[in-house]
Amino acid sequence: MIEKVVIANRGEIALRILRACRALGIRTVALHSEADRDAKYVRLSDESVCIGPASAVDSYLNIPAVISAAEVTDAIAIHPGYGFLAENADFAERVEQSGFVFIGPRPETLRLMGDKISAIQAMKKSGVPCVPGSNGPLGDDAAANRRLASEIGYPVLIKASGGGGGKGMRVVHTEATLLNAIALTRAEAAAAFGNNVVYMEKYLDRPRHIEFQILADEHGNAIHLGERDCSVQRRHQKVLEESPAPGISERIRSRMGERCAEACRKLGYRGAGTFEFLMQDDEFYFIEVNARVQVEHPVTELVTGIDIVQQQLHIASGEKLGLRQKDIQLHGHAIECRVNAEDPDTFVPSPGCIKQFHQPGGPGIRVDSHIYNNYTVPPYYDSLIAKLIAYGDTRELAIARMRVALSEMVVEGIKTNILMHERVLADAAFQNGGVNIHYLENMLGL
Ligand code: MV4
Repeated sequence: MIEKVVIANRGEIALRILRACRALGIRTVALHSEADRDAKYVRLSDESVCIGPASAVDSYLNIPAVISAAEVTDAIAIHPGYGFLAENADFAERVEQSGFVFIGPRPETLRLMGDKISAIQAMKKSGVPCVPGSNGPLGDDAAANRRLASEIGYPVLIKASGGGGGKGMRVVHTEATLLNAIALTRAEAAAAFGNNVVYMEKYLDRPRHIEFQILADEHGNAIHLGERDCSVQRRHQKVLEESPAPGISERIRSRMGERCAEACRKLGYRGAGTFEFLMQDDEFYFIEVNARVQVEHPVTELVTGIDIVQQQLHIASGEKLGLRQKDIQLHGHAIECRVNAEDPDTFVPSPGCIKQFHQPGGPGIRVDSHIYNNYTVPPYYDSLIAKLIAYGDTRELAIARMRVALSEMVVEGIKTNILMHERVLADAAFQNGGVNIHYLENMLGL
C-alpha cells in the first residue's frame, strides 16, 4: 500500500480523502491555499503545505507548487479529488514523470476522455450506446452539414469537442439557423477551450441524467457499482442525486453496467470513473466519462457498502480489485442533497462566517462536510458546504429521513439552499420519481 498521499484539493473532498487514508493507515499531506489555513482537513492531516495565495490559479491549480509539495514531503502519491487538476492530463503526466503515483486514470485516458469526440468514438467501438449524430468532427461543407442534420432529424445539438459540463452547446431547430449555429459554436469553442472542433447530435428534449459508477484496476479487471440519477440540477449544477435511479430494472442495470465495465477493460481504464448517459423513452445515450471521484459518490457507497475512495487507494497501490461483479449488490436507497452557501432566490454565492452549525444525525444519515462553528466560507471557491446523505430500505424511507435531517440542520450566518431542498423533497413529482433534467428549473419557476 502507498505510504503517504498528498491531498491536492480542499473542502469536503479533502476531508473525505483524509478519512479514507487514515482508515488504511496511510499518512497524509494536506495542501492548502492561504485562505484555507484554518481548514479542518489541514488540522487533521499529518503534514500540511501552503502552496500559494487564495486564488485557485495560484494554489490548487498551480502544478509546479503541487509537485514541489510532494517532493519536499517525500510523498508517494497524489490524490486530486474532483475539480481543479483532477482530469488534467498534463498534470497527471507530470506527476508520473516526477516519480509519483497519480491517483486516477492514466494520462492517455484523461486525454482521450477530455476530448468528447474521441471519447464517443471509443465508446461506440466498445458497444456503449451513443446519441445518433455526426460521430466525428463537423467539416466546413455546408451541404454535407445540412444533409447530416436532416438525416439525424431536427432539433439537433451542436457541441464543442473540447467542452463538457454544459459549456459550448447550441440547439438548432430548423435548417435556416444551422450554419450560423455551427459557426457560432465553433467561435465560442475556440475562445473558451482553444479548440474549434464541433460535432452534431440529435437533441433530446426531456432526458434524465443517469450515470454508472465503475472501478477498474491495472490488471484488466473492471466492475460497475450500479447507477445514480442526477437529473435534479440547475444550470448544469447538480443539486440532488440518488441511487439507484427510480424505475431502472436489474436487467437494464446489469446490461448497461456491464457495457461500461467492458469499455473500461478495452481502454485499460484505471481507477474510479463515471459513465454519464442521457436516458429518454427507456433508451440510454452515452454523453461523457468523468475520470475522477465525483461529488455524489456517497450515494453509491451507501447502497453498495463499498468505500470508493479506499478502492481508489488500493487501485493506485497496484492491487488487483478485491471485488467481483457478483459481490456487488445494491441494498436500499440513498439520496444526497448538496448544501450550498448561496442566496436561495438569486443563487449568488453567500460566503462568510458560519455562526452556528448543527449537524443532523440519526439512523441512515451521513454528513460529509468540512464546516464547523465559526468557520468562514471563503469567497474564492465553489459554494458547497455540506453533503447531506440519507439512506433507507426504500426510496420513501430515504426521503422521509432526508426531510427530518433537513429540518434539523442549522447553518447560521450565511444563506443556504436548505429550503430549496425541502421544497424538492415535498414535491409530488419528485416523490413520484424519475423526473427529467428540466424538472428543477420548472419547479422553481425559472
Ligand atoms: C445533451 C442534451 C440533449 N441532447 N445532448 C449538458 C452537459 C453536457 N455534458 C451534455 N449536456 C446535454 N447534452 C443531447 N444530444 C442535454 C444536455 C443537458 C444536460 C445534460 C445532463 C445534465 C444536465 C443538463 C442540462 C442541460 C442540458
